[in-house]
Amino acid sequence: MVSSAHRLYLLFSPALAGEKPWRVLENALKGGVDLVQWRCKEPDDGGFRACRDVCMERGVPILVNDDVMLGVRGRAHGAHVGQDDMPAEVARKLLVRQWLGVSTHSKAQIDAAVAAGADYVGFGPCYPTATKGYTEGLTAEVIEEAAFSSPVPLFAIGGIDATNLLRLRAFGVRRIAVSSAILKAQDPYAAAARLRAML
Ligand code: 3NM
Repeated sequence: MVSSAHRLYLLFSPALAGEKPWRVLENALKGGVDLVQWRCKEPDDGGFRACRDVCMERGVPILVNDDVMLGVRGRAHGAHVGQDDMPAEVARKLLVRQWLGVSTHSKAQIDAAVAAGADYVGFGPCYPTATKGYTEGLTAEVIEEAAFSSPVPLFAIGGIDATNLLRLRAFGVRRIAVSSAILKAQDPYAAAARLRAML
């Protein structure tokens, strides 16, 4: 179950992590990342298994983005789907004892994800982010309402880093999902540790 121990979710795309992605991942986990999403647009089962092994060695759950079947056959802790991926209801049936996460962008989408059986939701974009091509973030009111009313754990996402996390904390955000703030940091260990401490 996604618990209060899960607060710093790393979206791990090896291609975004420079020349030594596995070292970046290990340092991020040492720094305090407590949940990992395998996020690779090209099929790469070998990469996924390597990522899973690193995570499992440290007891950190791993979920597969988008490719629900890889999550099932690869014995991940679960899978994550977006609004344009496999419908959450279908993913829920495939992930029998595994976690289901759903990307959401409005309160109505949170309600639909929960009705479909999501164990947690991602909610954003909180800030503009080049990682996903969002040029604007959601308003403070929208983020605050979602953070306070979501019946399942909510991970705020989108352009979050140590410079803007405190503002989100004031809106009730207790969990975040990040990519570039850790993968592109000069010191991924320090970046993860700083974010974790702020949560
Ligand atoms: N989903 P970064 S924002 C993958 O709003 C993703 O649903 C988003 O990466 C959403 O931490 C986003 O580098 C990008 O901004 C997250």
